[in-house]
Amino acid sequence: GAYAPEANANAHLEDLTPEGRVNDPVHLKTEILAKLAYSVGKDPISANSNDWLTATILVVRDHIVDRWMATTRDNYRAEKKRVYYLSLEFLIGRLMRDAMNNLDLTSGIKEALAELNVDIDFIRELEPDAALGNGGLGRLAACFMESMATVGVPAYGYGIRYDHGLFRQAIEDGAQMEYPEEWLSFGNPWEFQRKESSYSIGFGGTVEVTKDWDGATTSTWKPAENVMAIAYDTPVVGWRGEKVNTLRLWRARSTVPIKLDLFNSGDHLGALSESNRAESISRVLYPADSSSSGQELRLRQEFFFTSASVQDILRRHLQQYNTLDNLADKVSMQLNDTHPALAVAELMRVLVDHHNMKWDEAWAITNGVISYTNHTLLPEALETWPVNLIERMLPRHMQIIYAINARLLEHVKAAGMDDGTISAVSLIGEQGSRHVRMGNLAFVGAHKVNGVAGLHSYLMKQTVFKELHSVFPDRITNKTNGVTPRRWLMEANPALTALLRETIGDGFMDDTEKLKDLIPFAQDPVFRAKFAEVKQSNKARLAQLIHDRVGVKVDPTAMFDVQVKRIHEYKRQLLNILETIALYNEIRANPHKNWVPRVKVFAGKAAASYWQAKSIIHLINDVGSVVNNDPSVRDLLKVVFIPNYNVSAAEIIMPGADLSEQISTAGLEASGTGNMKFGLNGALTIGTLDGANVEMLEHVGAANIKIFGMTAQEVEALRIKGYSSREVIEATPALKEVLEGIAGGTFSPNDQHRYQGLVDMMWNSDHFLVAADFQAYWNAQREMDVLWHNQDAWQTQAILNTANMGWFSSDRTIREYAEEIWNVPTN
Ligand code: B1N
Repeated sequence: GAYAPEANANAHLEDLTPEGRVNDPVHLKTEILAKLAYSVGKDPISANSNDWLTATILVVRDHIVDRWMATTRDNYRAEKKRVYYLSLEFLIGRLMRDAMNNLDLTSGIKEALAELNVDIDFIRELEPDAALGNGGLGRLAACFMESMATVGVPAYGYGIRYDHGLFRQAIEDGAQMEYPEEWLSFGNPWEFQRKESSYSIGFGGTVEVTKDWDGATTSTWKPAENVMAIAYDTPVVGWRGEKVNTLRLWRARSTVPIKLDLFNSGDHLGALSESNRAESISRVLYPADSSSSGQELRLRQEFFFTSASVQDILRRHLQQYNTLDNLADKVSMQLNDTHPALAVAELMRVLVDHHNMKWDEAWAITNGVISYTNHTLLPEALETWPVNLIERMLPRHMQIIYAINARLLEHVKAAGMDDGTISAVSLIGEQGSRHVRMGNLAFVGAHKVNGVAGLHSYLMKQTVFKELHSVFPDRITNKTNGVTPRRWLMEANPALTALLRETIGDGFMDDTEKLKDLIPFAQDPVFRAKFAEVKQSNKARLAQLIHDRVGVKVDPTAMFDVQVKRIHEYKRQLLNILETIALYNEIRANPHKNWVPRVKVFAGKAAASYWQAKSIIHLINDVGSVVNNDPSVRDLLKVVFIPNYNVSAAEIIMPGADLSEQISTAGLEASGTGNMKFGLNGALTIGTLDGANVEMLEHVGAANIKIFGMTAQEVEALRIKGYSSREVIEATPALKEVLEGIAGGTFSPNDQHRYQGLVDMMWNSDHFLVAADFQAYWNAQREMDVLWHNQDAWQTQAILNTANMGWFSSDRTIREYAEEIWNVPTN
């Protein structure tokens, strides 16, 4: 097709050079004042901080837009393959510093604002933290977006523009409270609404079958309900600002006009009920991390954004190529977990029902386009949906899923597989009431399926996907996660970045593996002192945050021992707080020992309905109240829980940590990515052989990481043998004393029974093997105490962590996806 509307529409911009759009404070000041006047509508005299923030963001955005159009135009002209990252979550955080850093505008804007008497650091912190995600999975999607722009992969992120992101957490009387998050309340200057890019998304209804002249049948879905998906685009700029990609988020809008007859007759709610039902789809992010909610609204969200994205992708492709035959050559769709797994059925439906493709041809294209990332093996997170729900909500998709399944089972039978294998690979589970297994659907529909760390990918083959792996032995591949070094090193830790630049030059900023040049400096006392000084300044910043948020004064020279992540039993915050209590007991029993002063820092949100996790938060806070006010421990131990952990808090916490806690039950944390952020910023890790910790051990070396506890194999063996936490507790006096203290109300004097559930769980089930790893964890912590006393040795190890973490850049991860899954070139 010669029709090229995207290029023609932009023809007048061909000669628009970014002249003047440079890091020049004089220019930038003029631009900011112009935005303030003509876009915000304010006089500098009366502008408030928020007005200045909006004006500044609009200026930065202009600088991005020039390059955005250039990137889009270039991708179109060169007929580049596009990658589509479908994700129900993008945990992006604030964007202003990231954009300024990648465009090299930071110093110019800072100066320009200073001339206008505006403090850049003050307004920067007014930007809302976009929390359209729960935890690691959503943050990974955000790091990937930045890395895809950096390495030059033409990419679009597709997701939902939630009115409300992850809830705001407050701690009241030690307990978590949830409040709605309001990131859009002052508008969002980053986004462009695209009214013209809107699609109708169907739900319910029936399937009509018509016979063609030759006897062939065509199925047509007649939905009973339609909801509009409206696009909102945010540009994502890569490092050095060369490439800009698009994050396209969908908002749900009603297609049904308000029923004025009902309105006039006084039924105001009835008049709006259909539009409320439609628009509730993009109202709020589900707050459960690593678990499946199973609610109908969640399935509506999944289909809503998947269908809108598939329609948009095909529209763009057809507009450029006028055929779908080359779809798999020009399009890759990466499914971020099973949340968009309906893409398999939706793409098949559109190809077969709308474009009259033969099934096998459509299947080859679908399989060539789609790939799937699995992020967890936890059974409670593996999505399944009742067959009767899908039949009712998506009748045509259910037929297609059955048709895919029929061919799959035929293939498996023909290959001579046994009945066990056949029922395990089936897309339909029969235990209890019949349900669709979304993991199997995604696996079968994809040409590649990847895990997120070496151990996790290995375990996928051994457990959840064992049988599918035997049928498709080349499909599973590993892509170990990474984090973007722009946000997590350069922006979060400017002091360390400056020290690195003066020590090893700027090479690491374009290739983080060059951080290895730092290795010889680990032995240099002068460098060590500078490195320690940087850490000290970052700890002062963290101490300030703790004081502001929790009201506790901590000694900035104490060891900052940090566990920040979602609160989940498998992550074992409970192990950490039990060890903390044991340490408290020991300090009181032997007050004159050479104790290392420690600050135990916790942060993270619990799903609102997850009582054990909320109970753990409460316990941490209760322990803090007792310990922090007990003069007998002097200032040797403090316990703080920082409320409302989010990306912006992480940017202060990670650089300020001495010790990083990565202590999940082995085999259960798919990768972890916080572990990488800490290591990059020079924290030592205390952790189990789980997720990406295994690879961190390989990269930093056994001498520079503290590994303890059972391995995944030992965990499995113990579970098979039969585990009695009671026996372990009886044989571990310090742990027993801790549990008795908690049960006796030491930390909840006015509510003796508050932790009965938690303590009973420890004695009677302890599914996550907290007791089994307790002694090993205690011992490892005491070894860290010894190391702390030798500050030269500690700093050497910390430097070697920073030096050897370069491989964990998400640029490396994305290059691997590009080469081995998407088949797209990178720069
Ligand atoms: O994905 C991260 C990993 O680093 C973590 O180890 C892993 O726990 C995390 C359902 C999830 N797995 N599964 C989820 C999130 C929300 C939801 O509704 C599951 N998150 C992870 C990145 O690979």
